[in-house]
Amino acid sequence: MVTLERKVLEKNDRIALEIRRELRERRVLALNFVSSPGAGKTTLLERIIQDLSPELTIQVIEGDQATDRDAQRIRSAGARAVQVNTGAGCHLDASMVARAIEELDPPGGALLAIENVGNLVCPALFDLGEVCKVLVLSVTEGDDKPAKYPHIVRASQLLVLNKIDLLPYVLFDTDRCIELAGKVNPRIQSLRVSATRGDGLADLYRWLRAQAAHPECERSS
Ligand SMILES: Nc1nc2c(ncn2[C@@H]2O[C@H](COP(=O)(O)OP(=O)(O)OP(=O)(O)O)[C@@H](O)[C@H]2O)c(=O)[nH]1
Ligand SMILES: [Mg+2]
Repeated sequence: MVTLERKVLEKNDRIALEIRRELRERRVLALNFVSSPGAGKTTLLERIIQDLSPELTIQVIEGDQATDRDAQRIRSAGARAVQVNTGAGCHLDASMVARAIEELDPPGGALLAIENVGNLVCPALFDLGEVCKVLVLSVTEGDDKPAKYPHIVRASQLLVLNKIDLLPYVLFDTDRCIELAGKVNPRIQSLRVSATRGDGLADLYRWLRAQAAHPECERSS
């Protein structure tokens, strides 16, 4: 079992390296959005598309176990999207992303957003050839999550703390959550946002523009 798992990961990493090399050559910025189910990845992407197109060409690879609902939402927001259904699988892998990239054929300078399957565990292990992982946590999930799911925090370069409009109604200490994330990964950056109300989105867009100009994230581990 352990050998099989290692071989699967090695094969995945080889394909991911190839994706990263090709996208760098084409000047395409790939970001891998990871979160638990419902933290707000698609809502954030809808806002990003509405607010940053056409300044930035945005394409999306949507990962879900079933349905093409998220891809439809992205198309309604105004961007091209390919839906990947993983069936029983709990994460996207690099070969799925490679096929989706072939279909999308992103132009130079584009932002390629990959929305992973909602899951804080397995996506941490699978490199998709992205420049960096963006971890979305929301304030309804409990402020202890960075300590309980450290691998995904370690593999991510940006923490987007979403749904801060709900803070008056939930027990959630944003400082504690960000402090716990920093203990696990001292290099992680963090932003507090509300995808629905708009708080903090200007900071997120500043970060995205900076990445598009000079991708600074290191290779995800
Ligand atoms: N109050 C509030 N609700 C939000 C916010 N962002 C997203 N939501 C709601 O949270 C729910 C889930 O949002 P989605 O964007 O579908 O979440 P997701 O992470 O894409 O979900 P999966 O793809 O299923 O993992 C929806 O009802 C959204 O309207 C926010 O900032 N504030
Ligand atoms: Mg979604």
